[in-house]
Amino acid sequence: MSVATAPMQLTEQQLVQYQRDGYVVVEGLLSRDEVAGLLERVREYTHGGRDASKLHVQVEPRVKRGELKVAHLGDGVRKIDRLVQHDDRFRRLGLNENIVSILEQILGPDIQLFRNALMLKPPEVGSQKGMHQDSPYWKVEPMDLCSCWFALDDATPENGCMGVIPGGHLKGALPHVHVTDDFVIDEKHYNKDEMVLAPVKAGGGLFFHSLVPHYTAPNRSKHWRRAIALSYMSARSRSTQNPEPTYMTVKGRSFPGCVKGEAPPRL
Ligand SMILES: O=C(O)CCC(=O)C(=O)O
Repeated sequence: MSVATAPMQLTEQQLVQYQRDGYVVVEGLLSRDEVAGLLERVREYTHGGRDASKLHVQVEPRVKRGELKVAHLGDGVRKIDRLVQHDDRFRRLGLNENIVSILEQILGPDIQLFRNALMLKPPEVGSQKGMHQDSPYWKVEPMDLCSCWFALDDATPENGCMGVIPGGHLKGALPHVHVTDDFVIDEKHYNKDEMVLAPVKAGGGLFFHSLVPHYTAPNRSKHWRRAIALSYMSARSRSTQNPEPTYMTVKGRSFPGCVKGEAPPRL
């Protein structure tokens, strides 16, 4: 007989940490078996067995330009968007009760999915993602979204775990500049020495505010670093995009004049 357990919640202390520092790591959101199932799916999309032709797949820029050779193109994949909309296992992850229960504490009861992107750093190939805030990339107000960066492998300093600047979300949106292959915070506006690494074990997640400056190093190890960024917003948010997109409702109601939500498409 299985015993029903209540969904996970942040402790009072963790919630205070999220509000003060703009991030909190929560381990054990999913079981090992569930993570193994997700990793198998990732492998099918990157290395064959499952149709990825309808997915938006981004390849490492140096691989794309032919500057770096990989044995299989799957070893050069950097990003795959919208798996929560396309894949049943990832759909279950995007609506996972532990993740949603924690999001309710952070965002309130009415939640829409803003974006989801598989973030891959293949061994010795995955490049860095420069220091940036997410909200300046995103056409949503207020700039108060929350991402669960869910680790599919142990994310370590060696393979490119996340680095964050604690409390950086309290400074608002910082000026960003275009550099080769990236859009990053102007270095005058943050202190690199304040960055703290946030390792996460496979099956855990880093919950972080959309204004927290964050960075990931290149993967210099022999191990994959696979993660999925699941970004959510309150249903009271407003879109500044024209035309306005429709988002996936995770929980609760929609509100007039706010972001448009609809039930997840059937799979
Ligand atoms: O996973 C990474 O390497 C970077 C992720 C990131 O910057 C994001 O989700 O905003």
